[in-house]
Formats: sequence, C-alpha cells, structure tokens
Amino acid sequence: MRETDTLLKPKAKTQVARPRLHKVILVNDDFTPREFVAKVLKAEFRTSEDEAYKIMITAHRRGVCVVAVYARDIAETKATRATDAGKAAGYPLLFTTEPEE
Ligand code: TYC
Repeated sequence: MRETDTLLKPKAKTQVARPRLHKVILVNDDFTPREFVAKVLKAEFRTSEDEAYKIMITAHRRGVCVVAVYARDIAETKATRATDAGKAAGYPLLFTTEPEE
C-alpha cells in the first residue's frame, strides 16, 4: 500500500442530471372549430381520432389540456408548428409548453 492510498476512498458518484420533460398544453378559445383542433392534434401529435376528440373536449370544457410530454426542444417545436397551423387557417388556436415538476 502506497502512502497516498487511503482506506476511506469516497465512492465516486457521477451525478447525471436527467433533462426535464416538457408538457405541451392545448388552450381553449371561442373561435377555432372543434374539428380543426382534432385535425391538428392528429397531424402534429399523432393521436388517434378518439384521443384527439378527448383532448379537444377536455380543453374546451376545462380551459386547457395536456396533450403530451417530450424533451424541451421537441415540445417547443411541436407547440409552435401546431399553433402556426391554426394561424395559417385564420384561427387563434394556441399550444404552449411548460416543464414537468
Ligand atoms: N371552444 C371551441 C369551439 O367551441 C373548440 C376548441 C376546443 C377550441 C379546444 C380550442 O383548444 C381548443 N369551437
């Protein structure tokens, strides 16, 4: 055993921070047609017809609905693309993102 050795070597524990997931949130409005909201959900978030309807009607009734969770850049890209699809059709449809707790 060398002089520099120690019997009390602390275990090297590398801390790797797992990047937080981000929620994509659908926000209700009074103008975008229900069918259009469902169409965007299917196209951008790959939901089924049933899932799209449930998400849309939840946002319609409660004001907001979590659509899905992704890594931050994916969540932001999808929210922007979905919001832009509404804008291109003249609707105020809005998708936002927020980090998961
Ligand atoms: N509230 C809209 C309507 O009655 C439908 C709608 C649902 C719009 C959900 C946006 O996120 C939304 N036509």
